[in-house]
Amino acid sequence: MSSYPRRLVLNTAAGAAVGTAVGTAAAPAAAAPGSAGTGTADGSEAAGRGTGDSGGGGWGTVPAPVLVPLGTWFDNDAIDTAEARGGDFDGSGYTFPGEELPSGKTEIADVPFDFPSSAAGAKNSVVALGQRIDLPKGRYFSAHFLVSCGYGSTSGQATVHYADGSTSSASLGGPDWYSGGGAITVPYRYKPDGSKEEHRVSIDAAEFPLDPRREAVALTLPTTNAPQEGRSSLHVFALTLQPGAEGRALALRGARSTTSLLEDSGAQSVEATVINMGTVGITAADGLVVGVEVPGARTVQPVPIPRLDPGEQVRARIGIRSRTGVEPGTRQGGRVVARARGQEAAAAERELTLGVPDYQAHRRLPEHSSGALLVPGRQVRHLHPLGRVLGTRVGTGRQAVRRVVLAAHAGPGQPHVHAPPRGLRRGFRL
Ligand SMILES: [Ca+2]
Repeated sequence: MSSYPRRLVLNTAAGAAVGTAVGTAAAPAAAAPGSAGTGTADGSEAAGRGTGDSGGGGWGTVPAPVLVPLGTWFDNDAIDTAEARGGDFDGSGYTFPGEELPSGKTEIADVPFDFPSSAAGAKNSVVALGQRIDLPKGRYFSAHFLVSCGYGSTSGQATVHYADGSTSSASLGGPDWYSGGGAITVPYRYKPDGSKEEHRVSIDAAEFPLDPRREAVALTLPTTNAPQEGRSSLHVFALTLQPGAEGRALALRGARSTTSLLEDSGAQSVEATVINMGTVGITAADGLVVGVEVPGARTVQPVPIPRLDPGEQVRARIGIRSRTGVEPGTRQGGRVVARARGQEAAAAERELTLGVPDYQAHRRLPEHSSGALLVPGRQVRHLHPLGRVLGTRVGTGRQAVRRVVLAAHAGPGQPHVHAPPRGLRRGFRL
C-alpha cells in the first residue's frame, strides 16, 4: 500500500463579501471575511499578481470519463420487468423494476454510466466477493460506481492495482436498497411472485480516489456476502473511471440551486463542487473565484477559493439575488463558472430555480400565530431551544418592512426562541 495526498472533501466555502463582482476580481481570498476558506492565503503580494494575469499557462481540459464494461463480471440478476421475471437481487427473490430504471448510457450525479440490461435472463450486477476487475490501463483520478445493498448497508476495502505492482485501497459501500435513499430511487420493487410491493428502493452513486500518478490496471472489490436472507451484500451495477488531467485543470460537479439562504446576507445559495483534477496546485495568486451567470439573477456573493491542491475538492455556496420582477420559483438556464488567472477555468450548465419559496417548514409544526417584522429577502429562523432549526421564513414582500404571521412552536410546553438575523428591528420569544 502507498498513500498519496488527497482529501476528498475539504469543507464548504461560502460566498464572500456582498458586492464583489464575479470575474473582476481579484477577490483575494485572503481578504474574504466570513469565507470558510480552504487554507491560508499566500499574502497580499501573491494575491495581487493573480488579477488579469493570463500568462504562464491556461486551463487544461479534463479528459472524458471511461465507461468500464462489467458484463464479464455480472453474476446476479437484480432487475426484472413485468414481462421478464426470475431475478433475485437479495437472495429472497425480490428485484428492482427495470421499467423504472435508466437504460444504457445514463448520467448520474454528473458522471456517465453504462446502466445494465433488464432483458430476460440478463445478469446485471456484480456481487462484491473480492473479484479482481481488469481496468483499461490508464492514469485515473477517481472511480465511480452505481451500488446498492441487500439486507442492510455494507462496505469494505477495495484495492487498486497499478502497473508497477503497487496498490492503493479505499472503502467502497452503498446504502440498503430498501432505505429508499440514493441517486436512483424507484417507487416499488417486484416480489418473488412478480407482483409489485409499493415501497421505494434505490441505487446510489459511490466514488473513491485512485492515484493519477500511477497507471492503474485492475481493482479488487470488497468481500461481502452472496445474496441471502439476513446477510448484507454489496452489488455493483456500473463502473466509470475519471482520468486525471495534466497541468492546471478544474472540474465543477453537482451544481444546483437550493432553497437555503446564506447566513449573513440572506442571498439564495447555489452550490457546486470545485475539484482540482490537475497536477498543479491552486494558490491565492490564481484568483480562483466561483460565481453564477444566469438571466434573472446576479451573483452577490461569489466564492473565492484561495488554495486547492491537486486531488482536493471543495463545496462552494454562491450567493445570488433575483432581479426585480422575477417570481420565486422561476426556472432558468444558467451557468456556474469558476474563473482564475483571468480565464474561465471550468463551467457547468444547469437549469436553476430562482428565488426561495415563502415558507419552508423543516418539519411539520403546530400552528401558533405571532407577529414579526420581515425585510424582503431576509430570513427568519425558528430555533428549538437546543439550536435545531425547525423552519425558516423569508420576507418576499415589496415593502421594506411588513408584518407577517409566523408559524409556531415545537409543541405544548416547548417554547422556542425566534432568532432574527441582523437587520431586523427586534426579535421575540414565544
Ligand atoms: Ca431479470
